[in-house]
Amino acid sequence: PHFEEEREGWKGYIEWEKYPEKKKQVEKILAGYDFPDPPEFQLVPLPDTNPILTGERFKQYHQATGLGHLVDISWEYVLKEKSPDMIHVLQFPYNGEPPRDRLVETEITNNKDHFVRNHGGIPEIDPDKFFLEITGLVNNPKKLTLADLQNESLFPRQTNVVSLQCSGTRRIEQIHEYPGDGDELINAPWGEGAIGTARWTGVSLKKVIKHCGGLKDGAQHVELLGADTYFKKGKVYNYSVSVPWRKVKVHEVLLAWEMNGEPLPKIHGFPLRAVVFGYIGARSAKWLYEIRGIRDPTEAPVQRKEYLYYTPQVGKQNNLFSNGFSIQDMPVSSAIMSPREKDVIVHEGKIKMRGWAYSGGGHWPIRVEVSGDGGSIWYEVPWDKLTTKYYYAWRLWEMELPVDAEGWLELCVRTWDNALNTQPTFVRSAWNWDLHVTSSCHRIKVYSVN
Ligand code: MTE
Ligand code: MO
Repeated sequence: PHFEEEREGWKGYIEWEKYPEKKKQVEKILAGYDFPDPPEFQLVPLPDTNPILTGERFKQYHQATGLGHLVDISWEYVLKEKSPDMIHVLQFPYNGEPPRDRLVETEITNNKDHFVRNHGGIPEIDPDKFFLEITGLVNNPKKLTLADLQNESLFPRQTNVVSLQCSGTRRIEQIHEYPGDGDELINAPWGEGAIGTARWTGVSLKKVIKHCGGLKDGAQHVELLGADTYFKKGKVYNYSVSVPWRKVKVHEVLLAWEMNGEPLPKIHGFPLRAVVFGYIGARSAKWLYEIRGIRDPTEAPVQRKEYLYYTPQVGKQNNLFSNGFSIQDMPVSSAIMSPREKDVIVHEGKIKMRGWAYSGGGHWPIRVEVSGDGGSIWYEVPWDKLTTKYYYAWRLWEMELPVDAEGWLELCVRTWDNALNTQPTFVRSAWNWDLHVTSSCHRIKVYSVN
């Protein structure tokens, strides 16, 4: 069921005629390689501007997914819709995060600075021809246009401040420990910026399903399908994930068309996306075009094979999908965004620190602590130095850390949420084969001069 569909007015693929330069570039790349027949993977050159990717291992991240998706139109939208200094984590599929300090300047992230995580290309969808199809185990399947969804006499509007966090956030720390799964397309080497917060406007998915007569008996999950496609092992899939009805029922799944009062940028899912509060970003399907009532979680690879969390004992020899837990709620975590690793800081007894703290599953940070000595002595960040408490969003924090030392310091942060959860002490304690959910205390080394 996940094969790609062509619809009038939709372009999942690049129109090569429009991009003669890219076509040439791709042809040149293809000419240089000796592919098995039919070609499954090609290499894409790295952009030279990439500040964090170096070396052979990271070149492998660019094993792209097939002709037509090899170099797509993403770059155009990166230039149009994102800040010029985004850190490009993967060129294709496009993945990028904003510079660290700017991300914690505002409680609500500017659209231009919101991280981007894609598995394939960016589909171009004509909003006038767009409709959302509600099918599967629902009593009255329906097709709804954007105008239907935006008709307030049919559906009340809902706006929520919600953080989206990719479960790959801070993966680079796990890679440095041990690289684990070699699935480069999935495992982008994120830093601390694969998280962002927006005011999303749309309708609650529950209202839409009720409008379709509700789910049929036995349906316990809802599948969300994106119009983008990606190749895997010779097959073409739609981006597809599912969420349990239990989550939909409490109005924690929003079908959003606005991000901070503006229409969704194309790169973030125009014209319609799901926003699933407190879950990993992966469930918030972009370019949403179909929703299905289903009995069990979807068999689609994003749901069943990716975004699995393995215990640290699972490695190359014994990793089976059935051994992994499907990641849903994000655990409590935090990061120091300023200063940065290896900064030299001249201080007069205090070092100014800033960062974010977040907890998924409807929990929120209640206490943030920082340490200047690798975690022996902790100082609490004062209440008034934490930003607004939202149920589904991060809190930014800042702190003047008392310091009298001179020399190398290990600064770290840990957060407690309202369910009294806190973070594992070291990266090693929570290392896992697929390198997801790096939620250990975030540590950086700086040199202090007083
Ligand atoms: N939806 C579609 N259709 N295709 C995708 O590749 N990536 C998911 C999710 N929704 C994805 C998607 C992942 S893994 C994340 S973390 C979030 O989108 C990122 O949302 P953003 O790019 O708007 O920040
Ligand atoms: Mo993600």
